[in-house]
Amino acid sequence: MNLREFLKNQKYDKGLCDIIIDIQMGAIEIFSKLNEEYYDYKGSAGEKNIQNEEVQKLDIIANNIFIEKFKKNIFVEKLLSEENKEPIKLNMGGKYIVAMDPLDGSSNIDVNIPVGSIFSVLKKNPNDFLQKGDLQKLACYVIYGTNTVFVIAIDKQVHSFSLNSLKKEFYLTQKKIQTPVNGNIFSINEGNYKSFSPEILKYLEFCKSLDLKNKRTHTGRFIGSLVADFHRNLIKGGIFIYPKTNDRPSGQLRLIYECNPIAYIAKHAGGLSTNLRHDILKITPTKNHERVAFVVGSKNMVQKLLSFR
Ligand code: AFP
Repeated sequence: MNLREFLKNQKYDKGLCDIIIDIQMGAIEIFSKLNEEYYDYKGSAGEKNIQNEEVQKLDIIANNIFIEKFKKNIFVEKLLSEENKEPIKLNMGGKYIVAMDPLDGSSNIDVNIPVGSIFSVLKKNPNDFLQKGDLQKLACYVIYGTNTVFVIAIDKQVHSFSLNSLKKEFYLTQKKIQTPVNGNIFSINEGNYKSFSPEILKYLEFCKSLDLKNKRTHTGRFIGSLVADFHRNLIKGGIFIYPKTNDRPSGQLRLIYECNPIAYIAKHAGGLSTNLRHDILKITPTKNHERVAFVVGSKNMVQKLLSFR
């Protein structure tokens, strides 16, 4: 069943369905660009974004692709993008506002590592984008990996769809995804070791312990592309940890358009997320591009980490 047929069979709000279709169309365009032989699309754009990070040519291309899609969507009133300092006003009277990271992990493009697009959809509200993640109406990401996969959390369920690139359609591959309650993968950039707080150090020690047969109990995997690290852990069971660091004292990842949608997907797949003090989805953001410490993954693994506090 393709995505359009799937949506027709559900009783989702029309506005949310139209947003999903726009994301599907944008993702197919990005998939094509990523797979073009022309190297013109790859590499740095030679500028920095408002977060002082180097912008890749494809960051700009992906941003423009989704802006153009949402411009024509009467349900989308405003769009907040990682690539733009201020939210972009789109359609007055639209019932939803969308926050996105149009191409996450883009510094990995040139080395052929999966990247993703992440979206959070909220109802229009006087607080604008400064709403708790729990209030999201739709959260989703597309991972451009060995296969291009669209994971959608809507109506408290998580479903995944795979791209058939010949037919240019996504097809339902997994309904009502549940992440394993336990896992053995820990994903953390250990280059930040000197910044880690005692509970993280203790948890890493625990992950590195051996079993009675002297074999490792856990395995470490860190791609450096949030969507790819999260997606693997969602399917196999694992924990992703990006804490505050000396050079990023608030954390590396952005609350509204990276952590919230991923945390929402994790929650409705049976997982947990935290900033080590609060559930991510219960935090009220104070600014649009706010960063947070982020831990997300299999319930028992996140709880084990929290037990070392
Ligand atoms: P880029 O989009 O600049 O590649 O950043 C990716 C990212 O925001 C997230 O996807 C990764 O988990 C995280 O940064 C990795 O950052 P470090 O490589 O600095 O640990």
